[in-house]
Amino acid sequence: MVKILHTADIHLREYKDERWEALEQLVEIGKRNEVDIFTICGDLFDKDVDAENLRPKIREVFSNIPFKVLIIPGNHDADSYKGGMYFGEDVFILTGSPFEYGDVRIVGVPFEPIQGQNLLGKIRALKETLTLDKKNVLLCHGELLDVFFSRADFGAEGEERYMPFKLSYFEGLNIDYVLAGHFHSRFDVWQLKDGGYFAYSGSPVSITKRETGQRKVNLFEVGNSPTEYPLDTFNYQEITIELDPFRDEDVLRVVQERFENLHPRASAILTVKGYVNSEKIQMTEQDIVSQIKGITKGKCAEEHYELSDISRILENDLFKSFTNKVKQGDYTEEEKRQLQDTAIKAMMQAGL
Ligand SMILES: [Mn+2]
Repeated sequence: MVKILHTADIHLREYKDERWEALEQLVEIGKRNEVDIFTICGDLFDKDVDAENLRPKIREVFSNIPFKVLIIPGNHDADSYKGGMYFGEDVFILTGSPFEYGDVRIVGVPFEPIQGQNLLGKIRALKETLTLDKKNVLLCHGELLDVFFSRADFGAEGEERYMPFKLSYFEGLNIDYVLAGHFHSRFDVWQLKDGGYFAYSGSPVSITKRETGQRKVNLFEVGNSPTEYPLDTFNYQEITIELDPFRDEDVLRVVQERFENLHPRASAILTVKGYVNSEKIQMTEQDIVSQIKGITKGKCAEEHYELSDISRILENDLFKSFTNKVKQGDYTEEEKRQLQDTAIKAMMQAGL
């Protein structure tokens, strides 16, 4: 069984930063899981100049490894491999002939600024190469048009389309796996109509704040379906806490619990919203914010405090009689909550 570890964009730019550590972690995972092949499907480097500077160090990471590393150029590092650059004896840049390993054939489709008929023609032309005598794996770097993605899912890339392909481009070619890069957001897999899979691994480390949640790679045995493998790499995590003064809860406890569950390598994007009753909890808005900051210190990339103290409104006779009516009315809990919420907003707007 041939075991493959597949990752999308890492965007390396500095030695020993969190992206570099992610690469080192992937090499360790490859060793531990005894993979045969590690595929990097484009944008290993953030820029060509980064490839130039980091190449000697990359050689170190990829030396004395028990597997082969196959790399294709992406839109960020399309020129990084030109001129026979040497990345190590087990590292192969797949821009030309296929790489054969046992009964598996791996073909790279390096990034090029082409689309539509040109791209389709390029992929259909692989028919000659992708014969049935072996399992065929394609490495690609680009956008899958079948699924709606926001531009942000690919990292901030502007309005341009990058090698936009459809699942149908790969059908009828004896392809068992398309392993793709360029899509940063998350691990995701689609089935090709005539068998075979199309897999994005998502970036193995958060590159921008839009890539939230624990990062993953794809680790699978040829013959089985692509499988996500969670990583302990740096990532951004959104934490939204909605405070409800009608629920009997300890605001600081709620924050504490959410942060105790934060992944150790995660940096939080925290939003605290909703309402508090400062009279009841004996803390002003300012007290609450400063105490929350005490709990979350050093763990946040961004903090947004959108909470409001509504103790004044809660004491208002008009509001009291309104909520009493709601309580007696024939509403579900959810409807009661919504009515109360609407009343609070109305009273805040009216300055009552
Ligand atoms: Mn990228």
